[in-house]
Amino acid sequence: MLRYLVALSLLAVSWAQDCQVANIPVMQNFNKSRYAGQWYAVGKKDPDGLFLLDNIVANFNVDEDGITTATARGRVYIFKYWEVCADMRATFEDTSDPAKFKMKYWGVSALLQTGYDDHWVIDTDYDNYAVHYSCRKVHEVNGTCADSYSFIFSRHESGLRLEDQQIVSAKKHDICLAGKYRRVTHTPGQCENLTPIDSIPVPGPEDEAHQNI
Ligand code: RTL
Repeated sequence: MLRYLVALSLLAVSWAQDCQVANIPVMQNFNKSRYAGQWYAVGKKDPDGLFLLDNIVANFNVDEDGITTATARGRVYIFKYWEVCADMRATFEDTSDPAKFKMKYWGVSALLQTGYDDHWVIDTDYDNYAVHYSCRKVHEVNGTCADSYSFIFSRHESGLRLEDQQIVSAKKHDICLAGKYRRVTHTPGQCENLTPIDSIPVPGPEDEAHQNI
């Protein structure tokens, strides 16, 4: 009996999580050039507020000076009603940790969200899967994340390979987001066939919906 109890507590210790943002383990020796190219979001954990819905594809580029930029596209709602295909752009600032970046992002249309977020690569094998994490707000009291988002990326539109699913599940647990993800679907042509963003009537300042872009 005692043996089982010891084994159980050892298991509990090994499975214990440290959810403080400062202690979240990121990819070791991250190589941004190998990360470049196209990634399909196949899973996502949303932040508070408006976010990309589905058909999310990101493209990372690293130029000859080592500067990283990215484009992203995905379906979103704007003004709570209009479903559009959002074309986003981003520039990345390196930090002292090669897997942790600051990402400045904006929409090709001025109606889309802008922001300055953390962009951390938790794990990747560069050729098949990647786990991304961003914490927008840290709880002052205990250092855990109060508002995070995360993408599971795949190089393959069809999703993660069976052999990568277990690795990714373990990483979701490490970043304290296990059970919080939704699947991201990809329907060819769906995003592009939506109302063009430039043809959306922009509400005036008196319109309440305008506050919720
Ligand atoms: C990810 C990496 C590639 C470049 C960019 C990214 C994030 C995009 C976000 C877009 C949100 C858009 C919204 C628009 C509605 O106005 C992380 C995919 C830019 C967060 C909510």
